Amino acid sequence: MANKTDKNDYSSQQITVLEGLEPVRKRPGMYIGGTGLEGLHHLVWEIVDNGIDEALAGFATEVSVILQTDGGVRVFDNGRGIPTDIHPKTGKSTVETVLTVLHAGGKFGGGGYKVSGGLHGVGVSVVNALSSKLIARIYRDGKIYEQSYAAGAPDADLKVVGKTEKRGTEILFYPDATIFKESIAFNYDTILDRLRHAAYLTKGVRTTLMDEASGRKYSFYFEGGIQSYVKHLNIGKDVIDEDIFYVDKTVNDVQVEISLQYTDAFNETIKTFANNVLNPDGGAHLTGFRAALTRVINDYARKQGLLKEKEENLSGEDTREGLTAIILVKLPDPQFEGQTKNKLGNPEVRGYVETVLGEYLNYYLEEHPAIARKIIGKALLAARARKAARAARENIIRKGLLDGASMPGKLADCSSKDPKNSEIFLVEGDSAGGSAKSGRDSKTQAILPLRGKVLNVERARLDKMLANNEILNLIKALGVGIEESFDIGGLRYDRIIIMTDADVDGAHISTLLMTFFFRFMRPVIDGGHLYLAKPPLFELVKQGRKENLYAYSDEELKSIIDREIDIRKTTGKIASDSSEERYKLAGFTEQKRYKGLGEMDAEQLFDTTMNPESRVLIKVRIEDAEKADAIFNKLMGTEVELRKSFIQSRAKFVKDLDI
Ligand code: 0RA
Repeated sequence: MANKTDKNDYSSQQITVLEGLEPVRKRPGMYIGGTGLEGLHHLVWEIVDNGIDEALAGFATEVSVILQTDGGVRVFDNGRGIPTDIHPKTGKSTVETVLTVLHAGGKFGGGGYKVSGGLHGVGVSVVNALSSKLIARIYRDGKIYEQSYAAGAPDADLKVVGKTEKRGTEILFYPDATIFKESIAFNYDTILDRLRHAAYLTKGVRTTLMDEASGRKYSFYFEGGIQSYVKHLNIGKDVIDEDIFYVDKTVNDVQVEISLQYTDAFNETIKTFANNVLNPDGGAHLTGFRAALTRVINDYARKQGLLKEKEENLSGEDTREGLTAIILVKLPDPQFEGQTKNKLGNPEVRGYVETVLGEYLNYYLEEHPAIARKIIGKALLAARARKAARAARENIIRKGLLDGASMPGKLADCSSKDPKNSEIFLVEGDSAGGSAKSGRDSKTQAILPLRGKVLNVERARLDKMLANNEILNLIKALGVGIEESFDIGGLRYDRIIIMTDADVDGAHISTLLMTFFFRFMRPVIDGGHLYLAKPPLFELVKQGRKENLYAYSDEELKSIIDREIDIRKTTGKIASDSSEERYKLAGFTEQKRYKGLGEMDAEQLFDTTMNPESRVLIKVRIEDAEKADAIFNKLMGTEVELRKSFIQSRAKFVKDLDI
């Protein structure tokens, strides 16, 4: 704000205020990252985070979001309510100031610090600037105050519109379609995820989402906070003990909250947050956490004689195998580092986290000797397995088993040596592999038949995996190496296409292969190289017609038959809707359901499933690593029932498969 502005001069004041938001409308990307879907949702996060701040400061217990049928988003929190008095610097109500002055959104003078927003807290005024219409309603001191805005400019002053017993802030906004040109439709699941997160990270707050159009409503409340979060992340995994470690301590104004639990999985899941913002690249808190964990576990193992004098220390990696942990720090002045600002700087935080975890994890182990023994047993096993894996890898490299020079015998390679024009089909079974080999376009299409069920890599360590011929053949054919020697640059095919039967077994094999890529070759999926072939489910035979018709789903089968019935203009009443009568009515002589790829001859297989001109491919994407992780745990973990029900529900084909 310009200091010289006369507080009493309404018009000059207004101009200043308008100037305040002009840059936001000119360059929205600078404030919300972009004007696509992510930027659009940023508007919701901004308001929700303000409500969560009120909860963190101890004033609110509830934050709710309503997606209205008219396209508006209504966010309510039962916090203090934005102050309605005249703001000394602007001469306007604080409500109007917060909503029209850039960076005035902080709790000025309140003594508290803005927590949940952290990096992203650009201020409520940004939401106002990017909304065609916004209505602020404040419930405070027994009164309801209201003010409306258009494109960030107030329609009139804040005024009292009624009485109330309630307290809080309600913001209803309509994103500006001239700014969010791509779309102004919000995604229910994206918002739900965010609200679930917020509830986990803020003990005692209830978050609610309601979608008026569909009537869906969901509410989150986790008494255990991040302890509940750890429990949620470990659903479907075998935990080494039900008990979940938890500590909440404040050191020099920095609150450190840690929760952890071990599972018998091989991977680690550690999520770090500063002021409720996820730090995907970790930072000072993660470094402190790791240091303390390694030290405490080694010290305890030595003291208990579980680690002999001449044995070397457990490595950090060994102590983290199967670990699920949430680390949440809250601090007055978070500094973020790195290109994407995804990493917490603040060097002092490292020591605070190390001290807190060091002290309390040590207590915990002393008090829970049975759990401690299991944790150390697991780490010792990890250390041994790591050594075995290294030996296996060295052995394989020494024997040249992964060298590009020697391609597996079962691979029918394509003649093109340019990866851009090459694709490889991973085919279930030798017989379908045979058909694929004779039907393919040998210039650009390579075939690798895989026998039976590929090893379940989710439950196998690298040493076992490398002893599996199917996996070795696959690694060799792709040309990318594995683990430390992995290099996506060596990929010999632009498209890797998994081709399995359209039945439950086929779905299982696809899943095993996808798990392999997910766990060991993630860049292949990230680079968009992994696909699922989609063979037809039905063939429809017509007398006198050379080419038969194929249907790739039950819906398509129905629509083809409906269409044929229509074309034939059958006037007679359809007495029955049995599928047998219907396909005959449509003029087909035979309807055949394919159970496996092997039922098609080479030409049919090419025409229906492999021909780039006519086939349907499903690109495998990782939309959300956390969800993918959970799904793989369900699918590949030891919880057989979870796995069965999931595979069966997905065995029917879906258009876009997100793993
Ligand atoms: C400025 C000062 C105070 C609270 C708020 C703003 C505030 C903003 C938002 C936005 C959404 N919900 C909100 N709740 C509060 C401090 C209030 C006081 O000291 O009474």
